[in-house]
Amino acid sequence: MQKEKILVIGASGQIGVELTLALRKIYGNYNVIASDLREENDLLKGTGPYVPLDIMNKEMLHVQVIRQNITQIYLLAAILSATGEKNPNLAWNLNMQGLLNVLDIAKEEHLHKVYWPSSIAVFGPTSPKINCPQQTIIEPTTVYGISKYAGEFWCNYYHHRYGVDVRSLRYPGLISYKSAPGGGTTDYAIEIFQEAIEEKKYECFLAKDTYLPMMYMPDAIRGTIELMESPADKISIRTSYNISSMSFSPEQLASEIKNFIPDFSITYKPDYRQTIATTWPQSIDDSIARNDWNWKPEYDLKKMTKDMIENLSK
Ligand code: VAH
Repeated sequence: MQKEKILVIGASGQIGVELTLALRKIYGNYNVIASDLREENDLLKGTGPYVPLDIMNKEMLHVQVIRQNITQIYLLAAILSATGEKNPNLAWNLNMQGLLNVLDIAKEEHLHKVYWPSSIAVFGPTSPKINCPQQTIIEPTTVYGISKYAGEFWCNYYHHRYGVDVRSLRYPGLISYKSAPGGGTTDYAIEIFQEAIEEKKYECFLAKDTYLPMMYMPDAIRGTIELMESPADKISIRTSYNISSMSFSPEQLASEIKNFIPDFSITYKPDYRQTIATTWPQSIDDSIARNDWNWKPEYDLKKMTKDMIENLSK
């Protein structure tokens, strides 16, 4: 059985840092090659190999895959919703061509597996707001959502046409403290903790009653690895799985933070990101992920808030 060698693309990003560290614990530090356009994130330094890589340079990527005997690729490099609306063409080109480069190389080099994240941002204003199903009306209105939904169909195509074992999750807004967020609409739920601890106040760029599907990073990382380690015959969705843990509004999050920081205060000044947030569902039905590969979240709002504040206060 050939040894697994994993290439993580976008390893210095919010998800990439934690996914790289988690994969290194499982597969061994030197069997997980971290790569990014940016320089190596400090948390990765000394934990394993790092190579600079531009996902848009398909030839360079192909050389790295062959030279490093890569058997799996985790493609996390993407331009997220808020940044994407400022640079639509760049967001489309990077998110789409980056994925097609990886899928093509996976086909040509017979990679064992590929992971590529989608997002609840694929859903648009015409999708059901509550318990949004896996299959429903899906009409994304952001470039990020359009690129992620189109990408889901490319993953499905490369799986059924060429046998590429590519798997995907529609992540909710992800919350973490280890690395900076990457230009998303849900980033308020990360910034608020830092500001609550340092300034005891936060001006939120979303309205107080903007409910959104959210997830704590440890759940997202565990869910990703559980999906990737499931037997292929358990995977019934080859576009991208709905996955969920909780939904909350800025007002609810602020109230939970006040349980730990009583003199914390929040104000609201919605900006263009409010327009994006209102096109997304408020909650997600992830019953297919629960049935296919036993997905089950472990963090709720209270447990996440406690963990975030304890770790950021260290
Ligand atoms: C964003 N954090 O805000 C990402 C995520 C559901 C939101 O895709 O763009």
